[in-house]
Amino acid sequence: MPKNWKPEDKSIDQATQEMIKKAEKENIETIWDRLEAQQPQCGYGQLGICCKNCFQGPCRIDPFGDGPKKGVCGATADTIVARNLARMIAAGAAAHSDHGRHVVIAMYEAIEHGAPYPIKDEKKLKSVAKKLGIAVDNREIKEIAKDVIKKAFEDFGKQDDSIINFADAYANDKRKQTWKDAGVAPRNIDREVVEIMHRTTMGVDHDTVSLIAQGIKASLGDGWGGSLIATEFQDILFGTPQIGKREANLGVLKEDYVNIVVHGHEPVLSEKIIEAAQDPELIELAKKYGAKGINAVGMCCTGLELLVRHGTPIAGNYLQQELAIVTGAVEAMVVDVQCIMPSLVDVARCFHTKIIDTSSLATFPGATHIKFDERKADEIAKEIVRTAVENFSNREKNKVQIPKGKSEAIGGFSVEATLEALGGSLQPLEDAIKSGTIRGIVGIVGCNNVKVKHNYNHITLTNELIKNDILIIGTGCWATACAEYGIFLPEYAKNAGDGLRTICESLGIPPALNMGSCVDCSRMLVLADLMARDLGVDISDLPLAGSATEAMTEKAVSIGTYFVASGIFTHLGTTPPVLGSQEVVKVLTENAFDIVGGAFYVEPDPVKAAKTLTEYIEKKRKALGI
Ligand code: XCC
Ligand code: SF4
Repeated sequence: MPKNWKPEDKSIDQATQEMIKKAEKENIETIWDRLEAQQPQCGYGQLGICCKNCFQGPCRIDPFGDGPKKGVCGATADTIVARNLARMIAAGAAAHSDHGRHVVIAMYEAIEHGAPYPIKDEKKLKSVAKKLGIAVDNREIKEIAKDVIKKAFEDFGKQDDSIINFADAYANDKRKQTWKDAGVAPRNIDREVVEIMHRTTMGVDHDTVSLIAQGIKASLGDGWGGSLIATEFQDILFGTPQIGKREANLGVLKEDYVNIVVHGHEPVLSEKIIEAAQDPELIELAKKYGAKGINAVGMCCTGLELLVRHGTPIAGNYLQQELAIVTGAVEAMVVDVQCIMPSLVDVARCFHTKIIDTSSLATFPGATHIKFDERKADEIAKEIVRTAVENFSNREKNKVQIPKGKSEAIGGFSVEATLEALGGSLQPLEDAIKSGTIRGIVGIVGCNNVKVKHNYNHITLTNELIKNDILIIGTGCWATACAEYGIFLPEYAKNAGDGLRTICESLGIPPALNMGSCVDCSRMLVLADLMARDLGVDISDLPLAGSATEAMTEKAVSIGTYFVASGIFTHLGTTPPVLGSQEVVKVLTENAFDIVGGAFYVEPDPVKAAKTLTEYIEKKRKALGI
């Protein structure tokens, strides 16, 4: 954080800078101000050597001087760091997987109790069923759906030691054998999370390796379980993403429309809001209040879910949420779960904006509470949209300033859509990789982190890698960053190396592909798995790497861990709180290679990171003899 922090140092994006300036002028506190107020942040916390798992503590280890080297119970820095890390993974895996569960429940409610969620993509349902070994021929859709739901529920509740159904069905045998040999095959999505909480409570597991192994197990239950289930069930219910043009950035808000921003992660409600926003009666009502219509847009991952499936514009990523309200043009920000700043309510108080919380899991003091219920989804969505419309007359015109900045972007690269674009199989891509026209693939995952200049790492790393003929796939706040920057346009391929540019031009695709929200990182796993099968090698043999360049959430820790545990070398552009234990660092960055075939690598400078990732990919090519 530089002294005299200027808007230009806070974000690389002009629309964002413009709104930071507006907030400063109007004395509205934002996340950057609060980071400044927190300085200096606790060094013990940063190193991960503070423990408060029982109230004999809090205990902290002196990393440098002659201070205590053990907590009150005798826990060492290694134990404390490993326990804290495992708990971060547990929280991240829980968030993704609970999201997955909610989608399964929505489908269950639709089938058993008539909740208004018809199955939109029967083809996808059948393909998921087939993978799970469920018969599909001459059977009714409803019956197939029931069996698929049952398999998913089992993964959250079964008590035997076998690997969960979805991981078993989706991962190739080589990978599964690696997990079995390492003792990290997930048995039950919830149980692995619970077991972390058990192991890390006072006086249970104190061994770094076994704590990290349990962390890996829970993360695999996320990537090949909870997140995968979220993606697949959402595709079944709401449609599998198809490639198409979208718009991104704060400029998607419209001055003379009722603006509704749906923000959070679970599309089970936001899908309905988008529908309700098209309701003729509500549009009429909006006109009665003097608006031209209703403009429903997304934010963060729920925004990406809508963007990849329906082409809904996205107003921004994590660091832009407060700024959307600062435009003064948002009638309602409708939030569900995850990555929603509690400060939104305070920012909204400076304007007419209503924050509407909808999840029974997430209540925001000071917000309007309209809680969601699958069975009454349509009525509730309409009520929310009506609340927004009625709020239009409270808008203060003199406070409105919407930045012009918005970009077009191609999105919707589900595995299915990608295969279709390639003519039915991955072969064109694999041929390009074999011949060396494309050197390899890097999967970049989301987040913004206020400690990093907004979107800087995402854009810089992407630019550097495509120059080296590396195709990028990715999700989450990275995807929104690229969309805002124009990277998702086919013509952006002119910035890529000659090889990648030629391939992109011949296929009409951009050099970086938007696969969706964070739970859609599971799509990257499926793609990697498919490629490994085609080439008859393990995922860890592929010229493939991962990166979380602006990582911030516990969910990102879980994603990074399941990437590594899937055999993928994974870069972090921000430092997780683990540096207080050399042993933990060594396991994560070195030993993991021998156990699961992938490992972490931390490098804050995206230019340097691109170099290392490229070298890694070249090393993998050499080993494959291509
Ligand atoms: Fe949250 Fe998903 Fe991270 Fe963005 S990328 S900061 S998790 S919104 Ni998922
Ligand atoms: Fe301290 Fe041990 Fe309790 Fe942690 S578990 S707070 S190290 S006594």
